[in-house]
Amino acid sequence: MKNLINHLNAIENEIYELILNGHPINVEHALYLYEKASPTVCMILASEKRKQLYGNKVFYNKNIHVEVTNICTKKCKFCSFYREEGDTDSWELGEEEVLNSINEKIGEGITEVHFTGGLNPRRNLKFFTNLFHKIRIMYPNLHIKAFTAVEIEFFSQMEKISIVEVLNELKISGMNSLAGGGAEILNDNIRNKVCPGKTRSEKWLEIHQTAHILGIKSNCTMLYGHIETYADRILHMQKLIELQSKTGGFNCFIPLKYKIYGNNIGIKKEATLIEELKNYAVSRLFVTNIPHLKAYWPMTGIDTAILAVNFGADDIDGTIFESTKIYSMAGAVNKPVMTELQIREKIIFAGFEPMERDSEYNIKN
Ligand code: V47
Repeated sequence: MKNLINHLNAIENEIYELILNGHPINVEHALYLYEKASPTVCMILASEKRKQLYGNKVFYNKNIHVEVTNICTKKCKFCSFYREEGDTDSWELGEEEVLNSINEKIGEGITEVHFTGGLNPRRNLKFFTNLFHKIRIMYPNLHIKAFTAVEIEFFSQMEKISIVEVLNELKISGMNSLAGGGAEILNDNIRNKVCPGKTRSEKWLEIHQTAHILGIKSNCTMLYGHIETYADRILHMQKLIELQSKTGGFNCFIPLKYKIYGNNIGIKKEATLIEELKNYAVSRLFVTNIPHLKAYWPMTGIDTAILAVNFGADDIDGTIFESTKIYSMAGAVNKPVMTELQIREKIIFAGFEPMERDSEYNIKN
């Protein structure tokens, strides 16, 4: 490692000094890393930062994903998951089915249930507040992570109530935090092309800001590797950094590489593995005020997620138990489930220390 550091050029040395002194890199540095730096240099720099923050630890949790429905009125062009009402492969789970799927896995020690789904008028705010009330009574300590800002806006429009009212109702019913999706690229020109009609950039940020003010933490994502430029990615991350500096409410940043299969955005090739790994490195070095960087294994595959740890990631999400379909329907190659033991073995084999965490990143046992 020392030898490699001796070979850094002037700008790379400048970045290295910033890391040693605990500072973020600037826009020019980020652009340099994306455009010109070798993967090895990105790996060295991002590893240094990750080690500074977390040593050898890699976080995971024991969670399940419940995809309540794949019926969605939005029809984002990058999405392979949504179906229209009446499609033979559409679904909507009822309350009992959801409770059963939690019951089945609670004995495995899960600490979090992550709800995802679509904008389906029959799975409305009332459905979820009733459901969350029941989950809260049955499992007082189970963390409910649910919805992206897009569903929050949908509930507000359907019920004709404010975002604050929606979030308060969900919080009172037992929801603990918001998921990070729906951010895509926070640039309305790009949104108009890849997800026309979806929650506008400013609205997405406003919903997360409101949640944070109400004491609801959240995650944030970036969907990259489609029509956006590096400058768009950097601007997207700057918007997240800016909001985080006001509220401190983001737990985790999750870059999501666009997967091509089963959707139609007009792109023929996915970003390469090198591109993916470099993107983790830039994220680690640029977004320094959001504590955690997640390589979400159901999308990347477990081996790439572990590799991403060498490029700055410190979290790989959890056991999931039920295979999540958003990515498998878009062509993600992943084993449907990972047991805790398999996750721990993968992390140890790569030379790191597995750390089970809860949804607020408290270390378990
Ligand atoms: O917003 C959809 C992405 C997101 C594709 O908070 C795609 O821990 C790649 O919210 N290729 C939703 N990505 C998922 C989400 C999430 C995921 C993981 C962890 C967390 C968390 C939240 O999935 C969407 C979109 O950006 N997505 N289609 C696709 N073809």
